[in-house]
Amino acid sequence: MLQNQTLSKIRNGQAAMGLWMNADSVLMAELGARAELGARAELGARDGFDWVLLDAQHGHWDYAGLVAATQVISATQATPLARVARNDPALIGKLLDMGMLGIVVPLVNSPEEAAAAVAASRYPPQGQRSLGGPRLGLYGADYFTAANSEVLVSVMIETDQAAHDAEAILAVPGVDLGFIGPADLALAMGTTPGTPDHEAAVQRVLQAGQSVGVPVGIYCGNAQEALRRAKQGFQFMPIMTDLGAYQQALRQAIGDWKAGQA
Ligand code: 3PY
Ligand code: MG
Repeated sequence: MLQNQTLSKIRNGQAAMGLWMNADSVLMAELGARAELGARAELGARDGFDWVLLDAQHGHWDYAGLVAATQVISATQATPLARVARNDPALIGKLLDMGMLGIVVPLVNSPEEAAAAVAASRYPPQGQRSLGGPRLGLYGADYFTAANSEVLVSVMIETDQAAHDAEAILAVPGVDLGFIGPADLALAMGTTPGTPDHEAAVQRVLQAGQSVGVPVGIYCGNAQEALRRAKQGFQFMPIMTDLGAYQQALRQAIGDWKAGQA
């Protein structure tokens, strides 16, 4: 039976945390999706990331890598998600047909654009998603009947226009999650993340979601930042990015080496 655990969590008012992946590496995706399992996999431990997201907008995934990474993630407890390159039904359909159980759509600036993202992600009569995808049956015979309620649709709020109109955008039927892109939001506002104006816009989007009953998440680079946002009421945050963690570990190792030689 198809059940999207990330969606269940945020619908129940909890925060879902995940791993954001930019490198075109199936091996890293597998290690990420099974991070907490390791040698305990045979015991059925289920306490790793809630979701693993493959970034097909700014990440470096090619098509074959996306398919293979979806295969390894969907064999674990983590929900496979993708950010699509743009709000385009063909691109969204291709990612969902691979077996992604959720789609994050960048730069959604109006209720009409949100409705288009929903239509691309839902089968008729709620939308216009075309039926197909040989992998989908692996989720169970009920995939095609359950997908409209179990596939997560997230619209990114990442311009000042979208932050201003966030209530109307998030109220569009079928939108499961608003997701703030702090970097693009800052660019659009002519500021930098963390300034009072920027933070006010971030909080305005959170309140807009709360007023229409739609969870809101925000891009974060680490667990500390994500925890701070969770305490404010945000419900969907990365707690690590693959390449961010790698770069941090590289700098740490070089620093440790140099400190030891001093
Ligand atoms: C942004 O901050 O603009 C994002 O899209 C995060 O990836
Ligand atoms: Mg962005």
